[in-house]
This record gives sequence, structure tokens and C-alpha cells, in this order.
Amino acid sequence: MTRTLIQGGLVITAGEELSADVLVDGERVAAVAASGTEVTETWARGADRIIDATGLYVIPGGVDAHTHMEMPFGGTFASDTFETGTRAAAWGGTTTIVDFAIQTVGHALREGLDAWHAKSEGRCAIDYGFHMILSDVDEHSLKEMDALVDEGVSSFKLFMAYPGVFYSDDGQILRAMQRASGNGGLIMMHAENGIAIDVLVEQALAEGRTDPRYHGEVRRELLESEATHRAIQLARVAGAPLYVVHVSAEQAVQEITGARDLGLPVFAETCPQYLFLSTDNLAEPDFEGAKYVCSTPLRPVEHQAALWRGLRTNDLQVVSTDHCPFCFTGQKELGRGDFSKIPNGMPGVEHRMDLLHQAVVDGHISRRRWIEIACATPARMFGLYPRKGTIAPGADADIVVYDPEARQTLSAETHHMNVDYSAYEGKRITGRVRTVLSRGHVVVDGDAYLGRTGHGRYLPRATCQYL
Ligand code: DUC
Ligand code: ZN
Ligand code: ZN
Repeated sequence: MTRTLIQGGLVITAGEELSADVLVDGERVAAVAASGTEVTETWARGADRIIDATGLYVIPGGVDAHTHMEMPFGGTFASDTFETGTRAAAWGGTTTIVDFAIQTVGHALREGLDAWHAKSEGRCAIDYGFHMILSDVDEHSLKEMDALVDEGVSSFKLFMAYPGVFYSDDGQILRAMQRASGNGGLIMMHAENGIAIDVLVEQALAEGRTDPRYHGEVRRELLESEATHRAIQLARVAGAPLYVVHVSAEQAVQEITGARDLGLPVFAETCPQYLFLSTDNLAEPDFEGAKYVCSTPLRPVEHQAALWRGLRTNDLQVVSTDHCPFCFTGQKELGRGDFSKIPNGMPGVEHRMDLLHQAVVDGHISRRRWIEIACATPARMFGLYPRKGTIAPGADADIVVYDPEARQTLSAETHHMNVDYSAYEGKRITGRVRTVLSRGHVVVDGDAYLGRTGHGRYLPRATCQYL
């Protein structure tokens, strides 16, 4: 087994920062000790490989708990496969993803899960797990939830949006929550009132309001906060914990904060696009706004302050990407003349760690909070801790050596995601991934990609460890 020593860096976890050396034995972290001691000098003599991290951060690999590789949507598929998407994730310092397997209406959960295993097996560059999207809650799928929790698919996404596709009504949602309260599963909610949104879509199109910016206008903030409120009340009635995905509106944050102030087990994530982009992007001319169409939608820039505050106060616990890329040419273009036909989703899996480091530089969050919201809490929330999300003896050696001073400019010219535009084209970032280890293997070293398709392993997950 290869013994690797990462020497002289500042090790940052959610809990502490220390100048320490990290000894990796094979695929796991063997030990962490203060740099420059007799102990670490002995380690150095016995190491097969030494990575010099002087002046650099040594952080856990990122855990992105919300991706959609090859997701079918609006008659097309998200453009990143498990192969290209996980490789791009590795480039950006993310070493674990949790993707969403999908149940289609009229089919069993098992069928959807099998299909996601078939798409991903032997193709991933980094480790991966699955959530399950419930699109057809009935007696059979409710029973299947128990088996899935037992085999490591311990979280279930429900949609209050997209009637006729993924949508569940309040009765179905309540039943799924009741089931989860018994089997330990965590319900993840896409909280938007899709029935009301569809009325507003129809009215907008009838009035000739067809540009991408109307996607943001019809998916009203109040329809996000109303659904968030309703989801919280249903979870209370069911006695189940709740995790609200991709929160974008200030009013939705207020609903979550109110629930948490009551001591309810309500958790939530937001995404980099809501922290760094806004409706100004959706309004870009010449149909360019289509690049920013995702749901929940981008909000006016004023909402960003509430999201940052929520991240600081722990009313929001996680930042995930909701990575769901569609090329501008040929995919986003499906919605020219009708914004409702633009496939919903944005690329992001490669840039989450960097954008959140930029938030450290900008003073929005501390370094440890960066690691907490991007690595440790997603791992705990979805039953992967302490194997993932931290640097500690026994943990998988998913480690990023990060240069906090390096400068980079984000661009489609240089990114590795399989998509023809960058949502952050031209954005300057301070900080950059230097070296990435996935289970002890160096997969990225400076400008070199050393990873391997199929190195990534499927991760059966425990139930939520954040309760
Ligand atoms: N939102 C998106 O933007 N894309 C995929 C699914 C979703 O809920
Ligand atoms: Zn969603
Ligand atoms: Zn999503």
C-alpha cells in the first residue's frame, strides 16, 4: 500500500484549523499530527510519496449532495454523463457526489434505481451515492422506500412543482413523510407551488411574454415560500424531518428560520447560482438568459444577503450545486419563443469549492464554515460521515491541497464540464485546487488529470446523522 505524506499545510476541517501533516496509508487517512515534530519526521522517512503543502490549505474533498448527471428533462438529457461530470467534479476539488435516481410514473423505484446503477457503474472518477426521486407515491412505492433505506438509498426527493412529471400532491407527500418517519429516510423537498406556477406560465405565454426572464417572474417568490411553509407543516404532521433543496427566495429562508426557531428538524440547502447570480442574468439579451434558467429560479440580487445570513446562522446548512447542465446550442435553444420549454438546470459541479472559497475571501463566511457547508455537513446529512467530509484517522483519504492565493478566471474555454457555456464566464476567483486525492489516489495534480474512469465507487449511505 502506498504511504503518502501531505506535509506542512494548514489542515482545515469543520471543527478546527491546525498546521499539521497528514499521513495517508493506502485509501485512508492513517494519522494527523503537528508539523515538524519527531513523529512526522519519522513518517516522512517511511513515506513513498511526499506532497509539499507549505503555504497551502489541506481540506477534505468536497461533498456535493445534489447533482443530476444525464437527467432526462423536457425531451433532452443533462449533458454531463457520470464519466464527464465526476471528472469535472474532481478537477474542482469535489470527491463525492450524491446524484438523484428517478422513478418514472407507473414504474417501480427499483427500476429507476437499477437504471441509475447501470448508467454510473464503472464510469465515475470519484465516489458516488444516490437519492431517489419519488414521482409516483402509491402503496407499492411506499413499501419500496423501506428496502431502499436498508440498502443505502436513505433520502427521497419529492416535487411540489412540475405537475404531470414529478409532482406529488399533498396527500402523497404526507404519506411519503409518514413512511420516512418510520424508516429513517430523509424527505428532500422541491418547494414551489407548481399548480399555481403553471397557471402563470399559461397566462404569460398567452400575453406574448416568452423570453427567459419570464421564467423567473412566473415562478414567484411567494410560490416558493408558500410551498416551503406547506412542506414544513406536512412534515410536522407526519413527525418527519425535512430537507428543503435549492432554496433561493428570502421569504423561503424566513419559513425555514421560523421552523428551526421552533426546534423543528427542518434543514435546507442553497446553491452557488443563488449566491452569485440573479434575475439580471436571466434578463440577458438575445436569449442568453436561457443559460440561467433553473428551478427554483434565480432571484433579484437583494435575496443574496438573506442566503449568506442563513448560511452564517446555520438556518441553511449545506451548499450543493444542483448540477444539471444543458448546452446552449441545441438544448437551451429548445425554448426559443417559449421560456417554458427551456430545459431547467445549470452547470456548477466544478466550481462550488472555488466559489465558496471566494466567499471566504469576500468575508461572507469563515474558512471552517466553508468546509462545514461544502464537506462535513452534507456528509453528515446524508449518512456518509466520518468516512467523507473530514480529515481524521480512518476517514477515506479524499483530500484537496488548495492554494488560497492562486488566481483563476472561470470560463467555458477552460472548464471540464461537458457543456458549451459557463454561468460564471469571466469571473475572477482567488483560490484554486492544486492536488486532489480520491481514496488515497492522486486524481488531479496541478494541470494534470491522473484520475481513472471507474475509480469511483458506489457508496451505500447510512441514515441522516445530522438530527
Ligand atoms: N431543477 C432544475 O433546475 N433542474 C432539474 C430539476 C430541478 O428541480
Ligand atoms: Zn428541484
Ligand atoms: Zn435538482
